[in-house]
Amino acid sequence: MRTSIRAGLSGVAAAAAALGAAELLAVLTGARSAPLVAVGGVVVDHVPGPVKDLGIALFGVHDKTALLTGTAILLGLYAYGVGVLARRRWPVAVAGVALFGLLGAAAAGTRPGAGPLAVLPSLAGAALAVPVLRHLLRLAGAPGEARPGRVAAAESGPGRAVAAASGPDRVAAAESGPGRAVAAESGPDRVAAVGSRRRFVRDLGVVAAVAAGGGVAGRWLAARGAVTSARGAVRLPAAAGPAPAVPSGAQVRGAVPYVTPNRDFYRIDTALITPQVDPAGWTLRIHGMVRNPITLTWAQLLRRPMVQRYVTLACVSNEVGGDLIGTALWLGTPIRALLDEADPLPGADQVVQRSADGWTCGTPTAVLRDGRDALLAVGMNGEPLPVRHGFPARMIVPGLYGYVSACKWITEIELTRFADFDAYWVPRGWAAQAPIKTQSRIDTPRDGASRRAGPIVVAGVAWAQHTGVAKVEVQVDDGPWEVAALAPTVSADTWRQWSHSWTATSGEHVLRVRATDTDGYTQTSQTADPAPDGATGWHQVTVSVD
Ligand SMILES: Nc1nc2c(c(=O)[nH]1)N[C@H]1C(S)=C(S)[C@@H](COP(=O)(O)O)O[C@H]1N2
Ligand SMILES: [Mo]
Repeated sequence: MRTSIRAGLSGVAAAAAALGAAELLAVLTGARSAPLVAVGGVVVDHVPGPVKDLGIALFGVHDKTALLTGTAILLGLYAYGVGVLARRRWPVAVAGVALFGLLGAAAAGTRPGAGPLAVLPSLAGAALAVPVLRHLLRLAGAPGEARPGRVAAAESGPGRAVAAASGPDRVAAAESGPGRAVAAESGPDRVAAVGSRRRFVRDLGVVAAVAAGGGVAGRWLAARGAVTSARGAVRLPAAAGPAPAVPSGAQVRGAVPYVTPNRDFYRIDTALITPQVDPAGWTLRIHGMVRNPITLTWAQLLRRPMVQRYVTLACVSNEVGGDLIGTALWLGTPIRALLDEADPLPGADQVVQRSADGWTCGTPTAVLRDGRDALLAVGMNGEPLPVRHGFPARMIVPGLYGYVSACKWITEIELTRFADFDAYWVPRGWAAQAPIKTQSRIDTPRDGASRRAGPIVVAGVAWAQHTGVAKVEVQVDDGPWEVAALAPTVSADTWRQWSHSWTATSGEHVLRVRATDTDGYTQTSQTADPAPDGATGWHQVTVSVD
């Protein structure tokens, strides 16, 4: 193995040790203070909209894993470079490690809700990386090992490391440059060098194992500190009335389940680590432009009147034909009554909701008071909200896209004006007002499917939340639009399934669908991207029939 490769691997191992140590420390300082997660969070908040849309398009619900993996790969390359550099320019390499630590610390320290200790994991990780790197480099036959005093200095913190890198040692360290490595490989020290290479491989393995162990232990301890058991202990109150019945026939064969099971419900949010909000310490503050500010505890919330409603939630990022939509039975207390108690001041046209991780959305006050079933929800399909869907409490507002209405892990409701505050997605190019657009989707046959000629069931879902679907039509190739059979549904706030029988003839065919809502609006054929306020166009699939 070439010395430079060994040096590069030393850099990667040192970075791994730093991350492992940081993960362990983050058990104490909060999962979001771990450097990968913190830096990833900054990236999520600052990448330009189109890049993020691409991420969602490419990786869908795995966009977070993709981001963390990408960040780790970039860090690995950086660390490899630092390792190689460290052979010749040890002080510059130390500065490189320090820079990494400071970046992590800056990211962790500036995340919403970060305490002063949030900078610790990154700083401690970087401080550990320096002696680890130095040790491995020495075994790798690279220079820079002759000055133990500097190791001690570097160990005591990245501030010091920076000082060391730029201080008077610089010249001396630089002098001990590449010549040393060459000497070790070709000189009389060869036997010793082979021994040190063996030790290098061994210590590299030890560092990697300890780093991985630290990371795994950190994650395991963090999981133990999670709210899983608090959630398990929650006993949801009974709703005032029985759950509305799902009419028989609401489920059409070939379409997705009418009620989406929790485990299949799409998940979209900016949280790299799901916020772990213990109901025991949770409060919801309703404040801002109100005559009567309110703070609710979990116990107080559960004593409020509860209702159960089926509501279809949709994401504005859903492409035509996409699956970022689902229907659940939500248990919650009507938000309208809470707002009435808080008594908004005239002019407070926006209800800003803030989550435990600092995300915000803004809903028109008028929408929350117009009589629709807007809920402060605590239950989803008969269970406490799953953690990824907002445990312990979230908002559900029929008829509005999630990004302007459905705050998960909610901790704050502030009455304000649209003119005075832009919620999270608004400065990122998305509309401040975003009612869900009337849409329809073909679930069967799938795009690209092959079928035998003869009768074929075409089926899917259509939605126009809070307005209601009045008609669904199907078109084969450029034939006439044919009216599909509409299944019964729970309410205008839920989607509606449809089916249509088509006698397929051999050849390639394009099937299209369009819905008309009870306002008489028929979906436009005009295609629009999800940004800024929801995609439009007709969903179509191509089927080959033989
Ligand atoms: N705290 C928080 N709440 C959030 C979001 C978020 O990023 N953070 N995303 C919103 C968006 S864009 C949508 S579409 C819905 C999705 O809810 P779900 O993940 O339960 O399906 O949550 C909304 N609530
Ligand atoms: Mo969304």
